[in-house]
Amino acid sequence: MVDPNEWESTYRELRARLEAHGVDVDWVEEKVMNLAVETPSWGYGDSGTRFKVFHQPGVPRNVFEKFEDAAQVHKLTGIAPSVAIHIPWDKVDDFNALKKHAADLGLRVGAVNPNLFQDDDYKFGSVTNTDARVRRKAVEHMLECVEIAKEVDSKLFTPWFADGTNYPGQGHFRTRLAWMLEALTEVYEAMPEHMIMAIEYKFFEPAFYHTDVPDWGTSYLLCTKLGPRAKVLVDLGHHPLATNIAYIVATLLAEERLGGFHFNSRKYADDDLTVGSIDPYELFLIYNELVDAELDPNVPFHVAYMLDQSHNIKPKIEAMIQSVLSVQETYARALLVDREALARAQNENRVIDAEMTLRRAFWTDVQPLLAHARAERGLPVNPLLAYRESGYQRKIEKERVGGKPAGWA
Ligand code: RM4
Ligand code: MN
Ligand code: MN
Repeated sequence: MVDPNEWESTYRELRARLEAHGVDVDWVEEKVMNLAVETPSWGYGDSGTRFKVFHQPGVPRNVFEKFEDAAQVHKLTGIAPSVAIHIPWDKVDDFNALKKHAADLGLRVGAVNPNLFQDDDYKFGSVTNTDARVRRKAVEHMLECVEIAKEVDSKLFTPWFADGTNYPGQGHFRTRLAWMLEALTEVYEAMPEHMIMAIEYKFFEPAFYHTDVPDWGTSYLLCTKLGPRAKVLVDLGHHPLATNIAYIVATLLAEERLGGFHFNSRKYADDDLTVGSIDPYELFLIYNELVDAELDPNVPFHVAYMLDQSHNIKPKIEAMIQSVLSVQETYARALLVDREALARAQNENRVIDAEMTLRRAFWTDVQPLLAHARAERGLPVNPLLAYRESGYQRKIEKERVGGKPAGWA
């Protein structure tokens, strides 16, 4: 176990250094511990690629067990209080029982995700299918998800569409766009007043020629036609390489249309790797925009932070803890940015100074600060280590035999 005194001495040095630069350390600690990162139910089940889905011992066999695993992540990090569900993967007869189960574990049900891509009927699209019967089926499924969201007290409906075409000429773009809007309008109108629809975009895959909601612009366009409770959902793996996601985030914040994130990381395409693993600086620059808006009294700020990852070769629960902490660490660094110095440098066109202001925060090791903030709140200084020492993994590996492991298939 890490010696807590070791953390404390580095913490004292860090605190003194930050305070000398005018940082309110208590405020930063408060902020990072008030962060909420939603974990995805599907991140606890077996996953893989189209080549192979690997089985891991102890993975949940149903949504109730997924929530039990998620409760471990929340118990040890203190900042993962909700779990996104995917329908029908997580479909149960009694959603009230699921809501209660979540509450008993200290959790709540988060975003409700429809599944419009794993049915033979959707081979040529769901809401953009030329067959009116299939379009109806897709809308009915989304309406069902809205009902489920109401039942579990979720305020967020997050559709993602695999709809698209594989070959030029295969589909009529404008007709499909009209069908998309028609379907979403019906669902939007069925949502209760407090519910938000966050529309996720993705530029390719599974469709390889065109996708019906390929980018933030299309998602934004749909939102403006739907109404103020329609927002854009940014999944970090859903852009062409080299896209400046931080700029997209800033634009959506300015327009009050940023609904939330699906955090993950990628090297090539929609790789669903651990958030911050490939380009931590990119993640930091995104968080820099978020914090900038969060601290701006003129910007209403309601952004849902969610993970969307599949840990194909990492142990599931450990990977989830690592991911939640990665988001928290990045947030902490973004909170350290000297915003007044940055604004001055920007206004005076001192390019190097502006950039250095960001880099100073980015290169600060915030680990001791996070460790201290956790310890002060009765949480383990090192959640990953605490998980390994808890015996929970051994327990589920022994207990969860028989039944069908949850996962892709
Ligand atoms: C998609 C997208 C969705 C997720 C599915 C499983 O690429 O990221 O958010 O629900 O994968
Ligand atoms: Mn996603
Ligand atoms: Mn994805």
